[in-house]
Amino acid sequence: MSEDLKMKLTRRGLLGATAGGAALAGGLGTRAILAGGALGAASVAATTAANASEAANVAPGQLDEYYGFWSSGQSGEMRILGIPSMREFMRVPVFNICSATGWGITNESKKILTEGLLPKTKAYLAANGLEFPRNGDLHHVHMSFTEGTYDGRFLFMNDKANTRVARVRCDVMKCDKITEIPNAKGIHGLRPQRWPRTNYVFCNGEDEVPMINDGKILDKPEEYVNFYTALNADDMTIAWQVMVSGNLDNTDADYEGKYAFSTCYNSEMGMTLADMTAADMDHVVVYNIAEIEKGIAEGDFIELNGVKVIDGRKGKNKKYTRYIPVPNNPHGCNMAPDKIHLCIAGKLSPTVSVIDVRKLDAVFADEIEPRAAVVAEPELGLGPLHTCFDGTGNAMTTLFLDSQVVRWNIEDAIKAFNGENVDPIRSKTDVHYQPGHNSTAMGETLDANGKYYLSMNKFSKDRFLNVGPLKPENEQLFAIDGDKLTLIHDGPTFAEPHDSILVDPSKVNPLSVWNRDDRMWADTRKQAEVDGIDLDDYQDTVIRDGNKVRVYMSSQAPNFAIESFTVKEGDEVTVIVTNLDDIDDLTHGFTMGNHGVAMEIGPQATSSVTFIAAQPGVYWYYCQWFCHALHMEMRGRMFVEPKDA
Ligand code: RUQ
Ligand code: CUA
Ligand code: CA
Repeated sequence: MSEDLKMKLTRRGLLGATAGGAALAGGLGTRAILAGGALGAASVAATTAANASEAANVAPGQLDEYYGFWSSGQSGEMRILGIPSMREFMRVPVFNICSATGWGITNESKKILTEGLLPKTKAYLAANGLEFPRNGDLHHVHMSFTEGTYDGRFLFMNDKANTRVARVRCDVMKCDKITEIPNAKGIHGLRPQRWPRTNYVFCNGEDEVPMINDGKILDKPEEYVNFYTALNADDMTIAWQVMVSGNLDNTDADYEGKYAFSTCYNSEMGMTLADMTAADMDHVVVYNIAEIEKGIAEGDFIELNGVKVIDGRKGKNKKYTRYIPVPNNPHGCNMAPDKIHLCIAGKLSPTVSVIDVRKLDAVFADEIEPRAAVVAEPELGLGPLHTCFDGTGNAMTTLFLDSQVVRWNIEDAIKAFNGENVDPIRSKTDVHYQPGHNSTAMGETLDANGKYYLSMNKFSKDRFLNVGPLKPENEQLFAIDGDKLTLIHDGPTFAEPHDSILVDPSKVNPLSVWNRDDRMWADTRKQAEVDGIDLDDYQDTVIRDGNKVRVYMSSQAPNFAIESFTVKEGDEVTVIVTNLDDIDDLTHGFTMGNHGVAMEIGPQATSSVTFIAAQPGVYWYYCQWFCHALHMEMRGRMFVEPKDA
């Protein structure tokens, strides 16, 4: 094969429509396509990054128009970017361990990482020398709502790997709560209630397990169930769960507070790929929130691991749930800001099913069949995964297999469904390559607008200099101009952002300096009171309490209040640092050499870390956040004496 041909074979033309038929027929098309199996089309797309316009160029010193809150998939953190520059501002550790901030190392973060774990998990981890799971798989980040738009209080996110949900405080952009969800397995889809405010965070359990998963039932899929969970957003406790038939993939909620929805790709309850793709139709589960709350209040639940569980399985209690048939293996579940239309992406089907949520009352009243709530099902292209909206009555759906975004009109799709001769498709635009999620500015709120379109692409292939077998993903930002999308940014990103929201800065007002009475270090403050230390004042005191040593030191650039302290080998040492600097962007750090210990201490913050003093000797500690011209000199010594000296 000539070099030129080889080059062409890796390009998007060959990833396109030609292989789609195989994908639809077999359900295994993605593999075939990605393996380069389809060699039909020879065209190399004209689209290149070279036509990126000035539009994404935010001049040095200028601020972006929108915040982007990003998931990071298996990296386990949340990220904050600027739109349209796509500059990455911050990584907020959540389910991962972070060397820069000390997340997973400090006492404050360990408390958050451990307190919401189930007793069974804690016991398992402890038996294996762990305090909390080391990894996380963060797919979906969504902000709390008040009356259908973001309110800037919290961001919620899932961990598919360890069945957890976390909350990030928007005032300081730090995680403050992590809850492990009982009964369910593999929290995937997650969405906050939109109306009247986010009282609940809805969470899909993706993986089927026996109702009581204690080893007595193993390979008996007919006895497996799935759980839909409503978390109380204000305290991150479990409000209730609904047991459902089939598995759960993505979820969304309406704009009235009446219904929530989940897609299900495994209505078959299959355990193999062939089984899971066997049926022509899967379904969307509709949850009737008021009926579920009533059922809970009236005691119509079973208690499973301390959670009130409503039985919403197919054919059980039809007042709680309804199952709307949609073509096979649907994925995305996106509520349009017109408050009416819910868009279900077909994945293996080239269609998007549009559900009119106004018809759901009639479905629950048995006046119409569930399927009658589907008011359009336009055929859009191959591998539709997610849909977003720009407030113009149009929708934009990612086509994974076609490597395109299709822009289409919802009303025209309804007309076509009713037999009128109209084409709902407005435009198709190439992306590079294999898009999953997409987003628009404020697109999942009543303030949706049509300025930017973001495509989160799973593959970058030949788009960047080769960095080895593991390639970055690729994200592309487009300016929306009517039905035309113009590429304005094309850039790599590390594993594996799934989803993002683009938020108007008027909704988000983080602090620049911590409040001294923040609850993050409330436990440390209590201990300091017992020790007679004023945490708000200059501190340079070492307290010995048996083999426990507490070192209270304030920091002020470029000094630690304590330049040396002495402990004994094997002592349990807690170092408490309070950053007395009261200025923007003056963060100190504390790293204890050769002890695996490091942390960030933001302006006016207190952080603490506990470790066991190593073998006798001299150990240096230092500030690891560059804070001053004499930052290198901001260090001190820990003397470790032999145990019985
Ligand atoms: S999913 S690429 Cu985990 Cu949001 Cu659809
Ligand atoms: Cu303090 Cu560097
Ligand atoms: Ca299926």
